[in-house]
Amino acid sequence: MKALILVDIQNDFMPGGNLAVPEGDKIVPIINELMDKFDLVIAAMDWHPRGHKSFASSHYGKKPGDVIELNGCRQILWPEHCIQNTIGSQIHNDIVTKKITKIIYKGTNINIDSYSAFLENDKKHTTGLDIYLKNNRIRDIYIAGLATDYCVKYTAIDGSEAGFNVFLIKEACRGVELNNGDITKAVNEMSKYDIKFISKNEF
Ligand code: VGL
Ligand code: ZN
Repeated sequence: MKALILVDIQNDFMPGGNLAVPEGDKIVPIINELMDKFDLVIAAMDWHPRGHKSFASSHYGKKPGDVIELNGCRQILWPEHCIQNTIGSQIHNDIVTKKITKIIYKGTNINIDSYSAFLENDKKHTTGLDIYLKNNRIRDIYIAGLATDYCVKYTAIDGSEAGFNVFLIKEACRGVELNNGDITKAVNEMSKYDIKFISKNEF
């Protein structure tokens, strides 16, 4: 059985959003086309409370892009984004949602960020995605969404570590590329975890 995991296809990550990913909206029609090919479609949503510690605005004198240490983890500070129940936190309006049977909320703990849809950044607290997939007899997971160099990467790596066969659908992901080469670096890192890169045309 195979599942499609949609990572953070929310307004704040789309062009015009608070943490816009270049061409983030280009993946929307591709995702709509692909959804029918899966047994299960799950959406992970970045879902921060106001004042979340990953926001630069939560730290005196800090600005987006600055790096701090948070609970022993290196934390990049972001503009405020995906605040629970705001327009920015909603899934892009053109995504056909009827196939989505499960939503995984992440980043809900005010003190810790969660790039991965499986585990918070401290690697201690799980989101329940692993159990949900295993209960549904899923062995292969296909990942699409935003952003290749953050949430997509960590979701793919944790999925692989949890024992799933992980595939990343190339045309259905986009990266932030805060620094030049970040996307390439992310791809190289994922390759070390046996993650496979496939094209939407291979289905
Ligand atoms: C993300 C930074 C902060 C992502 C989420 O979806 O990749 N990046 N929160
Ligand atoms: Zn976030």
